[in-house]
Amino acid sequence: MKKISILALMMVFGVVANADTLENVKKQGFMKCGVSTGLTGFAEMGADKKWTGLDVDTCRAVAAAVFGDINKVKIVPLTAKERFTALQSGEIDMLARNTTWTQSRDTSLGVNFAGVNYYDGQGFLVSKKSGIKGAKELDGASVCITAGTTTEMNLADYFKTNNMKYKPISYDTADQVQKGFEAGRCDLITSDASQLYSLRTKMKDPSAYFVLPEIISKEPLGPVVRQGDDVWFNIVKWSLNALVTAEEFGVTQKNVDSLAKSSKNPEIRRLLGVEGKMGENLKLDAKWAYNIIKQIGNYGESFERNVGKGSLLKIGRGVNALWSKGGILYSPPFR
Ligand SMILES: N[C@@H](CCC(=O)N[C@@H](CS)C(=O)NCC(=O)O)C(=O)O
Repeated sequence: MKKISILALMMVFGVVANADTLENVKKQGFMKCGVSTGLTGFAEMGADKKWTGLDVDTCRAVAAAVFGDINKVKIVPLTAKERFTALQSGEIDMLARNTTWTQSRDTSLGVNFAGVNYYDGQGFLVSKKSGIKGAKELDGASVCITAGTTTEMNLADYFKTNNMKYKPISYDTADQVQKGFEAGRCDLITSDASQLYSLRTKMKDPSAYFVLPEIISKEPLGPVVRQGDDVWFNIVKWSLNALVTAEEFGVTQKNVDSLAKSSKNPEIRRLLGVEGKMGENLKLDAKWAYNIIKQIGNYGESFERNVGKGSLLKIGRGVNALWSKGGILYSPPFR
């Protein structure tokens, strides 16, 4: 017999607010955004109880677009296993949790990916003292991974393709993976490369570990919304595009006010709501994108602050540079 999921029934009876997320969020007075349980650079709660990170900025950008205030967001930490159910059930309004856009997720979970906020790929972290120099030397290794991730599946594919064996040691959170590895429960960690850099910063002696040169997958990480609410889908999609377009046009947190006043560039004027109906079309205030840039900065500023030069991670822009600067970051035009 075909199983009818409780979720599908909830959706049929309208328990899950599929449409009208914008209206519901406005009534609520804040937006609920799912992030990781803690991953330096992407989503992490500081000693001051404030969340920061590239994913958190993606959440805050949407709050700025909707409310003109980046603080009107409730950050909800979620494990990999919990994240899609939390979105489907309405526990959160959007997900920005280092989540890979894949064909099966996009087509079978009732969700839509609203873009990519970080292009990643899966790598391996080993200790220097292990003597391992490349991924082809990993036959028979025990591997620490997070359950409910693409990581698990890519690992299986890679070892199968290369006719190698491994023993998976599975955990629910990044913190557990790191502690398990440091306690010697596994020979290596595999995860999205950015997350490996992030985990390494937490280790007692980060310089004792390194990431192998092989990257075994594509992990386009991006924000996710429920299907069936195109108004909300557009808001999340274009909030991300506004961050990228601002970088492309040199609009920064510092110069946004003067450009709003004096720029003659029509695309900048449309972006900042000085002319055109971009806000109205999104059912938002004309200053929606201005508010994002004023309070967060552009994509490049957020990148450098959270994972780049201004952060502990010091990740280079690589493919996450703008298309016009040798990367693949590309926003459709503000026209
Ligand atoms: N991008 C992959 C992996 C995501 C993932 O959850 N990776 C772990 C690797 S450590 C993580 O980020 N954990 C953060 C946490 O536990 O909150 C996916 O979408 O499945």
